[in-house]
Amino acid sequence: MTAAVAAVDLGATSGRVMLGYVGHDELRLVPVARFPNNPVRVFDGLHWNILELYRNVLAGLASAVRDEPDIRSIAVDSWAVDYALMTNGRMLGNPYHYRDERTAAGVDATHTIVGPAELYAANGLQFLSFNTLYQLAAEQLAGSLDGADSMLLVPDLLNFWLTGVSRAEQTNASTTGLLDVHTGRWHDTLIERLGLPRRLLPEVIAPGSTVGTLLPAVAAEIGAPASLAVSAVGSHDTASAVVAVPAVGDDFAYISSGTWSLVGVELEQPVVSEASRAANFTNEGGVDGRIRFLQNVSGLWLLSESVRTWERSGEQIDLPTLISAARGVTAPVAVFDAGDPRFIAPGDMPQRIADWCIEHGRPVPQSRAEFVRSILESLADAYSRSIETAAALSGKRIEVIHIVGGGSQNALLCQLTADRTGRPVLAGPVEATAIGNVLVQARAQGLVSGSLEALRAIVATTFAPVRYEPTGR
Ligand code: LFR
Repeated sequence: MTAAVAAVDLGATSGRVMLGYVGHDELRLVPVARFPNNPVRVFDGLHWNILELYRNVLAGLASAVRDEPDIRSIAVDSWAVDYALMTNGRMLGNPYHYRDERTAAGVDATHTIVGPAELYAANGLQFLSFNTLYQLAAEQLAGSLDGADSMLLVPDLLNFWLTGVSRAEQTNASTTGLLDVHTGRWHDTLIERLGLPRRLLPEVIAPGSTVGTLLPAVAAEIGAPASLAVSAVGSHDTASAVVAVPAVGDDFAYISSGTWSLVGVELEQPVVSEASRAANFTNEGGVDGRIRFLQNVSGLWLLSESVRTWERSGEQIDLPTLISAARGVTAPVAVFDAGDPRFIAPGDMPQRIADWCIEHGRPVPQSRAEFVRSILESLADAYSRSIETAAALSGKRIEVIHIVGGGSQNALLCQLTADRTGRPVLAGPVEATAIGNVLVQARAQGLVSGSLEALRAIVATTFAPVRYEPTGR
């Protein structure tokens, strides 16, 4: 029997609502709505326009219900780490964007109390200045936690608005830095030592469980029955993307390549050795209790922010044309450190890349095509280093690399990755995150069954990946 679920997938640059049809021999995604996600800078910093996003989600869900009145459930995923502070169900302010610069003070305040090594042993997370615990520390310094009775990560916030139920989905909660890497529960001792109010943190729930049913007003607005379930899935977009890696067998690494690139392997147990801390590898929570042992190594943000910079003069840039020009670049271009923190904030990207090259005595790209080539070579280089490190730290064999997400459509990036890693790259599906969201809901509704391997086998047969062989150049 085939039935449909609705997936809401919010990325850093756009959001989408998809219908997912799932049955014994069927996995089909039908896009219903797509809308931009444009952050807004105001006096106190850079924010997500969360109400606009939610309005678009509701409109998308209404279309989904119109197209398919018998949907079985709804689930939401989004980027990680960002949250709203709440009191009595009221949002206290618009969530900050993780690229907002306010977190530096929070990093220092946190590390003064609990040093990086001790922190890593507790939460297993790669150091990223925007991890939720540093953001909360910055809020604490500003006194803004005092009036809050809870903190909801973005998908949890949307789930709350849809159902009135306040929960913390586990995979996304693992990106806060406040979960115990070994138990997947809130790390009460760590939270207490950091002086963060424990009351802020809702009950943790696992992907596959039910958050609740629609509030009557929401049901009326989207034209669905109030008995419709909102499910928890891997609400961290990367967790959902990893579910939908079309891997056959065990010996694979994945790259979820979009605004960010998340490069790593799936493990049963975390690796919190000193070597993995020094290499800045993260142990994020995956669906079915798996560990996403990976590294966040920047991503196509380097390219999109460069394009935005060039377009500031009023010129329109055609990205496919620019990428094919980059393919034709024959002069050696600089490979820069794509993970340098200077590239995180919004602003003039080509200038920052040029500054990096000058500081490191590398040739500065001259044309836009050279900049693009340099960015893609640098990403592929970073991918290759992260994959070797993941293999060395985890002891896992890696025979093949799956690239999923937007980057899987960039043939030059896929080929460069195959060349630099010396391994075949299997590219696609581009909508891995929405597919992972759909499959975990569908399994919770009994439309499919089995382990993650069984779900991946369905993806492999319905979304056959494109293969890139290393050319040995
Ligand atoms: C990818 C992602 C990454 C996370 C970054 C910030 O969309 O969720 O996994 O490190 O965004 O939240």
